[in-house]
Amino acid sequence: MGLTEFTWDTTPEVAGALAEGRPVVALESTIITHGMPWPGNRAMALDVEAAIRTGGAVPATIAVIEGRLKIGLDEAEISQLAQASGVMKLSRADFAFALSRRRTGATTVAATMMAAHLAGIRVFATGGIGGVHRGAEQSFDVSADLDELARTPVIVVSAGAKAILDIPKTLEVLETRGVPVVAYGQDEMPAFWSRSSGLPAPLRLDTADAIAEFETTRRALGGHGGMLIANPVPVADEIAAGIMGRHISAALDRAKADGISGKAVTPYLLSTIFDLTDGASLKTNIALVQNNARLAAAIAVALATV
Ligand code: PSU
Ligand code: MN
Repeated sequence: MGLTEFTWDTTPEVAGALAEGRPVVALESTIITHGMPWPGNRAMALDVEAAIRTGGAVPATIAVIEGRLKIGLDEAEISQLAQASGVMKLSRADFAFALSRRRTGATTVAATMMAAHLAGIRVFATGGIGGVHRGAEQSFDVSADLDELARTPVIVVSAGAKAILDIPKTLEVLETRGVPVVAYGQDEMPAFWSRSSGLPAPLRLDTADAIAEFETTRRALGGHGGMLIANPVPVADEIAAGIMGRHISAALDRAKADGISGKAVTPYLLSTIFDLTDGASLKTNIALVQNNARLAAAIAVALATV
């Protein structure tokens, strides 16, 4: 394979939108394979795509299937991926490994940003980014999502960093790496399942148009990477930070007792918290991804018109 021959597959819907410069929103697949249990994961993936279409943009769920990069999956492919076992969790370090070994892999925030940028997609919706894990001063566990945000020019719409992380340290790293963190519609940084983290957000904007203008200005300035939008979960779906705090501590204790490390940490914590909350955390997780998809579609629409 020559170096210039790298290609990927798109669905006709995504190919048409990209060719005509219509708004497209990228979606990751690790949230489907490693972040949520079957069959809720399949419903989430399809509902989120529908929300993006309702918002006037085209969804492109990204994954590697048997060594082919897919920018956009059809319904059958989403269903298959949602039930598959042995799927790799791909970040920058192993994205090309999966391609070269013809493996099937789900893309994390980092790998999805890489793929979106390759395809010319400027906006990406997810749940929560990876960041600096609690105890990182010992474990050195810092998600590659943060470095990717520093280098790759894609807007990532999230509900903040996952609350299982050390949010103050995550914000410090993002600031150091020059990544703008913009809370949407409030002064406070949200905390994934909860609207409040107790920390002020570095920046605040209140409309999709203002986010698009900010992005356009950053591009004009040049030499920039991504930006993180932190969109609070809707009031009706949130789980209060105090309640979540207790479940997170319990999940972290179990992870420690079970000796969980590396890529397994985040999926382990999410599924333990699902059990501890009797499924309530999953309901909130799905609601916040939907909410992020709606905002991402509005930003993509605004960017296509500025
Ligand atoms: N958002 C969710 N659920 C998830 C993730 C995001 O609501 O499971 C995934 C993303 O793919 C993110 C990854 O990149 O968790 C972070 O993994 P790690 O902490 O190992 O870098
Ligand atoms: Mn990690």
